[in-house]
Amino acid sequence: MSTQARDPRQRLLRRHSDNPVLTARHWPYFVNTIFNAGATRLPSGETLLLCRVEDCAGRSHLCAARSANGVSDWAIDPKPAFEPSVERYPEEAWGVEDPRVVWMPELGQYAITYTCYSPAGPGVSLALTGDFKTFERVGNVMPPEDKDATLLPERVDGRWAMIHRPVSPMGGAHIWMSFSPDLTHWGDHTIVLRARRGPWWDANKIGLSPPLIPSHEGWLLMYHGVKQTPAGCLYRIGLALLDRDKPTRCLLRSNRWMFGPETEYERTGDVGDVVFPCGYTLGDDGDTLRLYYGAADTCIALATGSVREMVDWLKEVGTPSDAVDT
Ligand code: BMA
Repeated sequence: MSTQARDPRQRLLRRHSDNPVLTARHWPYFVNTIFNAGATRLPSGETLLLCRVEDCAGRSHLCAARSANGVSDWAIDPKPAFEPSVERYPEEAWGVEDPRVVWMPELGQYAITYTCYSPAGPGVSLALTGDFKTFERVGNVMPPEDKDATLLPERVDGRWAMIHRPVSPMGGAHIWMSFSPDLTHWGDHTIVLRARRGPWWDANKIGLSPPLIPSHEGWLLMYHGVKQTPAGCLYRIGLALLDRDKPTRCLLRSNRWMFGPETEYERTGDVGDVVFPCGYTLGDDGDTLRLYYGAADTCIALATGSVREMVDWLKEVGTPSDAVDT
């Protein structure tokens, strides 16, 4: 059980009473599950979720759902918005998964980083869109095994920056940042956050959750830790703070997780004990965070929090990242 359940002071994220807000039952066509959605607020004020949809053959595509209040009355596209395009992009042969959506002011487009899955393994692909109807594929930007990627919305010292999670053949899956002059060629690969080892909740395998969250103190990085237990994996969420100007520098990291599977819809489903946020929206106050997360690889749920409260919590319980004994 999550320690969060025992300590109400740690309830940084509050589940919406209407959870889960989207399920396969809402879908206008026949699907197995919907989960792990990228999110953004459109200029109209509507919330758009770019949902991962698993069809009844097991392969995933992406489909857009829009809502005026971000909670209910979703208008769901009658057909997939973004499907594997296997002839030109064979790295998508087994599906496209787990999109992260970021508005890129300089490009005037949204960047979508997603997992391209094929017999070669999962990699990272990038596409751009202005309307979530037509998409321009940049293609496979990180080869397998790699996933959990996002672009930063602005250049860092003149170059685009991407967070991603390659898997090391030496063991351990850590969070990295890479840089590019043109969104296609990536280099200067740098480790940002290491998975811990042993009994930690974030041992061996971590990955970015939603895109980075802007705060006055730096970029908030919400990440999932995967604890392997004899009963299966437990996916929980922790926090780190990256330097605003030099985002490869991690200033603080929480030792405890701040959100984990507790409710029935998080603990039971196609893959139980999974909370997997891929998107958030921010209110006009720049503080009210709405986090959309996949629950048990079966549905989409919503939790609300405050960016300031999360930064304050991190200042209270966090430690400088390289001081942590891994
Ligand atoms: C991860 C990703 C996610 C999934 C999670 C739990 O590796 O594949 O899409 O939600 O596992 O199954």
